[in-house]
Amino acid sequence: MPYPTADASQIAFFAEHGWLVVTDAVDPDDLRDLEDRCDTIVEKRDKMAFDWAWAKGTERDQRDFKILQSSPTMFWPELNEARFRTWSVAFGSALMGRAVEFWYDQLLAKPPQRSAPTYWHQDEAYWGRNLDERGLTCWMPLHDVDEQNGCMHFIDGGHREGVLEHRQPADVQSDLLYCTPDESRMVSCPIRLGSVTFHHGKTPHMTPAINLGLQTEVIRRARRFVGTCGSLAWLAPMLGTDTLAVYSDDHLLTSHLYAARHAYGSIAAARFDVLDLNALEHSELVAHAGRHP
Ligand SMILES: O=C(O)CCC(=O)C(=O)O
Repeated sequence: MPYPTADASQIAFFAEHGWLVVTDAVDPDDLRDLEDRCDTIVEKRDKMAFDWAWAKGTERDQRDFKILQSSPTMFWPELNEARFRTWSVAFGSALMGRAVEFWYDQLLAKPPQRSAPTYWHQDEAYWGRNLDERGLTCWMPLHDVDEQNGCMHFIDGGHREGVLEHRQPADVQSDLLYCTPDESRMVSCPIRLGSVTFHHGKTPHMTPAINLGLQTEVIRRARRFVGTCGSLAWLAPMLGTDTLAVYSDDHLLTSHLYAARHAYGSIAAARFDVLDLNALEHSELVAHAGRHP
């Protein structure tokens, strides 16, 4: 059920680790309107967005937008009334153990072929000392995310170690900052559309670049693609590669499968099969994997 109330174990996890994944937090249907507005921003990026990774030596009208940055609510204040917004404020208040208010939203959009990582940083390094121990962020992707397409990474427990020194990358002219935390405690958080992560203002976090160019080329040349129902499995049939997508939890997947099949049908895509792991015994799974053409 979307829009859950934070329970005691989630509150305790957040206090100890400084981050939390909330699965099925928001109803994907409630995100459609937001997605349309974000598409408008991407389309009119020269006027409605900044380039957060604006390279030094590049003129304003030549910006690449490797990390497009904007604020949908600045253009459409009615988003303040959206269910996902009021829910995230209530859930965030429970995690912090004090009432928090919505401050700002931030759209970060990365192009699939040539983007930049959002380097390790702590939000308090941007926010300043007025928000010492007072702020947290709810991060809400508008598509499934994994390590290949920009999912969130955290330094586990890093919120208890103060604000690290932050620097500006030498080749960037926007206000991008980075720090260099101990990556041995890094956790990555692949999540599906509708799930969100929360992080404390002092938790170091990063998202990798989305550089699907190389993966796309490898998949295009492969005889077949076998993978989970993640972003690459949806893409592979459209690259002309027969695909077997395995899954073990069909919650939220039905509409994806319907939309994918519809899209494949309209562009003569390659074969697309799905395999529900829960419906198979182990021996059948081995046999099935061997049988796939
Ligand atoms: O989405 C990203 O690339 C990074 C987001 C981020 O740094 C944040 O939400 O605090």
